[in-house]
Amino acid sequence: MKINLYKILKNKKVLYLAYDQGLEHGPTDFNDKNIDPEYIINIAKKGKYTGVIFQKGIAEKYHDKIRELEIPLILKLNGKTNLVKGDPVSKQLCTVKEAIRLGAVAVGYTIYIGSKYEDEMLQEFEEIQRQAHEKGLPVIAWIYPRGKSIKGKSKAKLMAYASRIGLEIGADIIKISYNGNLKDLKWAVKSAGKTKVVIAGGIKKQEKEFLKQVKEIMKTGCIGLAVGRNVWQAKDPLEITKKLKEIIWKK
Ligand code: FBP
Repeated sequence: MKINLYKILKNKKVLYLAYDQGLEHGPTDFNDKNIDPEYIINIAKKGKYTGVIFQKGIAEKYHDKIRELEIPLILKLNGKTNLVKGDPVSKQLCTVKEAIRLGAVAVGYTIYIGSKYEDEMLQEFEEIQRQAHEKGLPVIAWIYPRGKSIKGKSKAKLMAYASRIGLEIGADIIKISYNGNLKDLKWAVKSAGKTKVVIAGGIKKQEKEFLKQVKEIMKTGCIGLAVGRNVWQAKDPLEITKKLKEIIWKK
């Protein structure tokens, strides 16, 4: 089965707008504007994002708008709150079938490697990956080292391990967090082989610092970003979008 990756790529690069923080962190990340999913949908449309990432609830409630604006929808299939302490586990909340019904062109799933529950997430991912690939849908794996067992371990090694796991489990794209070291990220990208690598935005930074980091990231073979807070918490999200696109699609 051919995987329709082209639907979420533009000239082999990507810029995805992530908006699943309402579940992961609660509305503490939001203000009066960006608490409204329509605000995000408009940024995705006007900024011509190569994909917007929602959980099932937003995809259902704002379905008409997402469809009408023809925004490539990446549906996040698992999630968790930040209320439970200890090793994290993120379980499936939506099926591949439902994602397709909602018009998703790709699905996403988070795996916390190092957590004592990683086997449960790896197992769920396997099923999702198989079902999505049967329908030609690409699968994006958020792979984050977390939990007690990773304490004291090298961030560089964990980043490369996360990347390699993405390749081994059949992710088409992996989303990882950058440790801030160019050489380490290059090795992580190499470790991912034919699996493509995108970087998460993280908490809101000064624009200058963030753009500098993105410039660095794009030198390593990464294909782009899946960013949330650094865009929709910005004063002018479309202005920073423009700058990000200039860096990502620079000739
Ligand atoms: P940001 O660019 O806002 O960091 O979004 C990326 C992301 O992976 C989201 O998809 C997710 O909600 C969030 O980060 C998870 O953050 P964390 O688990 O680090 O608190």
